[in-house]
Amino acid sequence: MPGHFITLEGIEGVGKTTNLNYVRAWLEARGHEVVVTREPGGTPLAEQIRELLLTPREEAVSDMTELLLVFAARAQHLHMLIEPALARGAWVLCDRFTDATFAYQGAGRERDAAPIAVLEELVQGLRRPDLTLLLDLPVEVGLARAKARGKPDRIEGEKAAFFERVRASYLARAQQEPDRICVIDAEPPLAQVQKSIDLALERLERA
Ligand code: T5A
Repeated sequence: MPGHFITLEGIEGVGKTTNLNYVRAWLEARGHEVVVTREPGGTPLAEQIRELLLTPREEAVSDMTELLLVFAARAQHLHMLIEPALARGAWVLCDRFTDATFAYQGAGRERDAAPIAVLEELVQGLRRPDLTLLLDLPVEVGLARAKARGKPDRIEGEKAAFFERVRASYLARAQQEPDRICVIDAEPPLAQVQKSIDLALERLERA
């Protein structure tokens, strides 16, 4: 039986990495093989592209360069890791995926979504996540949590208005695809956030 593809999304500091580990433990306790990965990244080459994307630099990075690097990393990640894992029946948990591209390279950068949709089709074919957990927080709360962790990367250095557009884009996508994207209020204490995650996972397991 083919595996399941679960992604975690949200603005910086919403708790994706923290809750990814929770989801992994939840699935492993039920006997599933779980592959945990992230975007951009997930293979040695894709991790190098991540470095290119996120390292602050003097040279301005054009929006198109940024978009193509994101999809170059994704093509490698899908080919080398995600598709083989799903084919052998593993559950793949990915910290961010293409919803992030629509949110950051589209809405955040105030760019048309049409070229992103073209690249999505080209690189992914029909592959889409089976479930996306969208952790949602007010921007100032997320950025404060992320800031407490250390020096910002190139994208974290953007202004609050950028992340407001990113958040709004995520929420709009969730409204368009309510069966796939489950919005989780990430503001309460972790135990409460994880109860909402349990419900979403139970629904997917039953499906
Ligand atoms: N990007 C990515 C694009 O532009 N386009 C794309 O297509 C893709 C895929 C890297 C960057 O790449 C961009 C977006 C990003 O800017 P990333 O590595 O996922 O993406 O970077 P971040 O979003 O910055 O990830 P973070 O590690 O900052 O945030 P997380 O993982 O959401 O948050 P986490 O788990 O590290 O938690 C942050 C802090 O909050 C605490 C945690 O303990 C931690 O200290 N916390 C809570 N505190 C109180 N209550 C709760 N409920 C809490 N949950 C977590």
